[in-house]
Amino acid sequence: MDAMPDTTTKRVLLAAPRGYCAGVDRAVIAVEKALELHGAPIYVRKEIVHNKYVVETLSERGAVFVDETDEVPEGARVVFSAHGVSPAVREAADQRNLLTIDATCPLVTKVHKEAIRFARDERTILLIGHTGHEEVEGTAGEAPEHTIVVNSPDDVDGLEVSDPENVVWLSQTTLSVDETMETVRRLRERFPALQDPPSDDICYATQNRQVAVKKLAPDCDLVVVVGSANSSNSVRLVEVALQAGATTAYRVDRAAEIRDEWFEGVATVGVTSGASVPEILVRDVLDDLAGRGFETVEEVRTATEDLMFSLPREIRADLKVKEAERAMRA
Ligand code: 0CN
Ligand code: SF4
Repeated sequence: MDAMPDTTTKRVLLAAPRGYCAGVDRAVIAVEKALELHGAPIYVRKEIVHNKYVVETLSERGAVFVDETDEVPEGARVVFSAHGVSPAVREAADQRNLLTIDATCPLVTKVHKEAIRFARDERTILLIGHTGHEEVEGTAGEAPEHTIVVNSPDDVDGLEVSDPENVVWLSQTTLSVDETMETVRRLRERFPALQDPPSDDICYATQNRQVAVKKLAPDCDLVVVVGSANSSNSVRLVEVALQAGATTAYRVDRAAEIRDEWFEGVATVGVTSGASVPEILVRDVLDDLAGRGFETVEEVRTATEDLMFSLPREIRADLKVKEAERAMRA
């Protein structure tokens, strides 16, 4: 007779891909380079990415995070976050003669361009996303007269659209793929003429992290997602893990938030992290788990990522100038 599988062996299933995406990497480096090139303070409108540790670390190095550009001294340098800004924010920055560095992720900019094009064609844009999230404010701000934000599938029934024959949907980049597809299904039921965006708005990183956590979740008694509370893509990973069959799933900003009571009867723990989460925070979580007897770590990889974006053009230009000055001195 075959031996029964040993369900009491403690192990960790570590999702891959997890953590930093290309847009976050670029945005964080943009602030670091701005500090190196120009010295502190460098102002940043909103959190550069939605991660407490990243914001705290950059603050210690001289970044000053503000809510709006009117808090930035006239003529100073300000970085726009990875989540993008509306044209109104750009105008407000121009009014104060601010030197702007645009760290908007190129995949967010792509959605802005779609919004601009559809508004020009006089279509109504049903923007699936969360009201109040910076990315949604930025995208909707490209065409406020033409955009209606749809927060969830349940929002669909209450929508009022002036020309139901001329509607298109777009979305925030960091949503749950499954929930968004459900929203689209409900939208199409109500508006059969609904047009699709030219390509996926939910970005590759969001999708890949959801696919990886879905793969390991059914085997997990507990899934720990590292990420901050305001990080849409991180919070979605908890929901996706639960929907995919994890017995329990929790989000933590850092290892110290892990609670003893989560581990009763737990043999397999899944670990993943959002697109704005530095790997060091995941390492700390793995150390904590090892201390609880979860020393065996198996990686569950569902994709390999090698996308990289070039730095914002303002930073590239400043780096070139610095390089030329150095060459002159040599
Ligand atoms: O956590 P993030 O900074 O942002 P959201 O998931 O809340 O959108 O991750 C980077 C995403 C972008 C843009
Ligand atoms: Fe860009 Fe996606 Fe990363 Fe957001 S999560 S910064 S859209 S790559």
